[in-house]
Amino acid sequence: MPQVAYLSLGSNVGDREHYLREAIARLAGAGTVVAVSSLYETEPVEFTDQAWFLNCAVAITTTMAPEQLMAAVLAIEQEMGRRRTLQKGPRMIDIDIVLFGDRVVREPGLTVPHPAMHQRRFVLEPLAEIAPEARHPVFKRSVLELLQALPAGQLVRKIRGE
Ligand code: PH2
Ligand code: MG
Ligand code: MG
Repeated sequence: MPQVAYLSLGSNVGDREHYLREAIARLAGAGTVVAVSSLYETEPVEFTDQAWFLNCAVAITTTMAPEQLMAAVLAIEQEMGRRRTLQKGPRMIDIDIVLFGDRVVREPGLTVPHPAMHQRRFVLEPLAEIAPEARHPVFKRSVLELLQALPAGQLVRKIRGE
């Protein structure tokens, strides 16, 4: 049975929009892209001494297992030329699995739901645009509820609708 997975995409180096669009096109090899949010200009969080990001959320349906989807996502990042340097630092493309149906995965290379999703406005705001009712299987809260529970701060601006 195909599952719906929600991904968070981000870029803060070079032609950010081009990299997001390229990644979305390549995700068609991992499943069917069923929704893409607007693009959002977002203030960097956690590692704050870096350029602002462009972030968006994507929904895909896939018959892959979470581990297979993770491998596909890492391959896309690599094929697009991402080289991992600084953790949480500047990147041309980052593709994170945020939710995978109601699956809970805790493995060395993969944690689903994404362990920081509920703290990140740059994840929740785009995701709430395409899937406000999607549920966090551990916290038992919808994406919209998680977004509304965020403390103020973390600037996020929608720049363009799809
Ligand atoms: N990604 C990070 C760390 N900080 N900040 C924003 N605004 N957007 C991101 O995608 C982002 C971040 C680590 O992956
Ligand atoms: Mg990330
Ligand atoms: Mg990542």
